[in-house]
Amino acid sequence: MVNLTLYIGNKNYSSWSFRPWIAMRHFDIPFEEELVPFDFPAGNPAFAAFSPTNRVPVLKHGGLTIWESLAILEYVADLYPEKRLWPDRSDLRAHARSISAEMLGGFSALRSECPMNMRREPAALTVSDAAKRDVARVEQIWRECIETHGGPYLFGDFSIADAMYAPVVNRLEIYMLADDPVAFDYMKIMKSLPAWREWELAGRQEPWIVEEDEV
Ligand SMILES: N[C@@H](CCC(=O)N[C@@H](CS)C(=O)NCC(=O)O)C(=O)O
Repeated sequence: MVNLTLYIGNKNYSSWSFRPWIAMRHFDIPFEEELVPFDFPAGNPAFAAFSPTNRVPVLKHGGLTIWESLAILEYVADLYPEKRLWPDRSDLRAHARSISAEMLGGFSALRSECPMNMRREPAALTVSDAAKRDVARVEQIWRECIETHGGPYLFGDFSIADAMYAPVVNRLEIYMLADDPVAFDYMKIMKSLPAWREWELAGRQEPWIVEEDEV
């Protein structure tokens, strides 16, 4: 029995926590969840007890600590090769890893101006040109993947790449930023995943309000 513990932040706001969580839940990977909320202006001092970066998510496996969402997902994919968290074909896997790394390092305007917020009802937000360029790039990535591989997820079946873009689905939805029909279809299918619905429901029921994330 694999003994994994995933440390996460608030389900309403913690976009980086959402990425490994939705993949692990979707692929039915057993894990304990430790939710340590941030309701302080900068995270939560309690993160220091388990996280080398004072950030979430963090995965613990016995004496091993893994941080950074994509590193966590890579580790889980290695632990459970039969679950096929990445696409089987090496060219698709390379593409999936490229767009996942692009998410990790990019889209800073979209991420800073438009925080993930599971509780927020959709309402249009005026964003900067940089954020508009980020949205256009996200839609381009989704369109290329879905048109090339046939959907419904980015590489056919759900993979780590979809998990990496899951918080962006919420952002495009709640700030009404999408304008591509392919994006709308993709967002709909992502939001109908049982794992998505479980996370969203829990996030909506949380008591914590982080003012800086309420735009
Ligand atoms: N690159 C990191 C980002 C982690 C991150 O920024 N997490 C946020 C929560 S979504 C956090 O812990 N913030 C607390 C803080 O900045 O103090 C990853 O992929 O895991």
